[in-house]
This record gives sequence, C-alpha cells and structure tokens, in this order.
Amino acid sequence: MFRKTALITGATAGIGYETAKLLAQNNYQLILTGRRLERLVNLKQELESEFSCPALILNFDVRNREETLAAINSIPDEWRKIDLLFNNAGLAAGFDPINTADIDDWEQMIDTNIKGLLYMTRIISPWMIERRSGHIINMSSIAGKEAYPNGTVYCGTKSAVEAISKAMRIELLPYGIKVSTISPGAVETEFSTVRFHGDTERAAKVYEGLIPLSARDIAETILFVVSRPAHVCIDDVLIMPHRQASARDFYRK
Ligand code: NDP
Ligand code: 8X3
Repeated sequence: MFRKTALITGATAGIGYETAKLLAQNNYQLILTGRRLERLVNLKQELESEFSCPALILNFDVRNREETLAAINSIPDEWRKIDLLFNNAGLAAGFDPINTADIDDWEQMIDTNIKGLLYMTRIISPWMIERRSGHIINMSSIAGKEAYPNGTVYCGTKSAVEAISKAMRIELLPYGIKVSTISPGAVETEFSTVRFHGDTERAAKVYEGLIPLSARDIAETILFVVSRPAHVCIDDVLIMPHRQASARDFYRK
C-alpha cells in the first residue's frame, strides 16, 4: 500500500500520540519523536501491529540543537520524502506572573516551543523544497492569539509560532509547500500536569465542569487539514471547547 510520510514531534503523549494513530490508519507511515523512548517503542509496536504501519523512532530533545541535527540526519534515505512535518512538541511550564516566575521555566518553553520548531523546520524544509512539495503544521494555541495573566512567556512563545508560521507560509509559497497552524483552547492531555510541574490535582481543576477538547478532536482536525485538495491550504484552525469562549472565559457546570 502506498503511504505518505509524516514526522511528528512529541508523539509520546496527548495530541502527537493521537495524531500518529489517526494518520497511521489513513495511509501514512510515521516518524515518531520525543524524549521518552519507552513510549516511542510502545507506540511503534502499536502502529505496526494494529495498522500494519511502518514507523521510525527518533529519540531526542528538540531543545538540543546538536541532538536534533544528528537525529534528523540519521533518517534513512527511504524515509526522507517527508510529506508532513507536524511541529507539535511543546509545553507550558509554570503559571506565574512576570515578577515571580521561574526563569528556568521560561528557558524551557522558549527552547522547546520556538527554537525546537525552528531547528526542525530548518533541517526538513530544504528536503521539501527539493521535491517542491510538503506540508508543515505548527502547533499554536488560543494563547498565541490572546495573552493572559500568568501565561506571559507561554503566550509569547505561541505568538512567536503564529508570526513564524505566517512568514514561513510566504517564504515557502513558491515551492508548493503548505504551512498551517492549529490553535486549540483547552485540550485534556498531560499539558496541565506538565504546566503545574506534576501536580495532577491542580491539573484536573483546569478541566472541571468544562468538557474539554480531546487529543482525538485535534487529530481529526489535522487529518482534515492534510487531506484537502492540492489547491486548498487551511492557514489556521482556531478550535475551542464549546464551553470556552476566549482564553479566559469558561462556562463550567
Ligand atoms: P502533552 O504534554 O500531552 O504532550 C507534549 C508532547 O511534547 C509530548 O509528547 C512530549 O514528549 C513532547 N515534548 C515536550 N518537550 C519536548 C522536548 N524538549 N523534546 C521533545 N519532545 C518534547 O501536551 P499536548 O499534547 O497537549 O501538547 C502538544 C502541543 O499542543 C504543545 O505544543 C502545546 O503547547 C499545544 N497545545 C496544547 C493545548 C492543550 O490544552 N493541551 C492547547 C493548545 C496548544 P516527551 O516528554 O516524551 O519528550
Ligand atoms: C494551551 C491552552 O489556554 O492553557 O495552549 O493556554 S491554554
């Protein structure tokens, strides 16, 4: 069976994990990346056994420029025809105002959400340019469109993703490469547990009474975006839980 190739950063959990599974069922082979090797190995096995989907694992930290370069350069020739680069790996770390926030949290968000996305795109976009074809989806957020208190740097990183994606779309236009952003509101994944440094009780409160989006909702959106005809590019999808009307307005019951 002919399969397209998708590379997903952050395939070990949440949106990346669900997207890998859905694309595997829809004629993609997958390059799976993330820091947690055991999860990558389990996902590869799952994709192979459930969907007969070939999968390649790259275990690295997108914050580390050398590791990222080495991992991408290790991709065998037969996997280099990447149709979709999904720059998904990212996080919010901490929920504190500018005057008390932990600077290490800021470094982690900037290095992952902005610099990791840039490293990946810098290495893979020339391969797409050579083939005059490809699609890059960058994970933004409602936080990239609306800044909110205690989210200063996270919102800043996602605003950067928005600006970078807009410029990329123009730069890559002559080469037939599509650039899209996906911008969700609250999606229940490991996101809030990571944001609150492992405090699962506090994380659960974020979704109380809300009916948040699921990672599967976002995976389905991505499948829709990548399956449009060649003449259509979905630039951005802003997708919210019905009970969330802005970054700060929730209807909980
Ligand atoms: P999860 O925490 O469930 O998943 C995050 C993924 O990113 C994991 O696979 C993790 O893998 C990977 N990741 C994090 N840091 C690194 C790193 N340094 N190097 C490599 N991989 C990394 O969160 P989500 O699935 O919710 O988040 C995915 C994206 O969606 C993020 O960019 C997030 O900002 C965005 N988003 C999330 C929303 C939400 O409400 N959940 C809403 C809007 C946007 P590992 O730890 O194994 O490295
Ligand atoms: C994640 C959604 O509202 O927590 O990007 O910033 S939010």
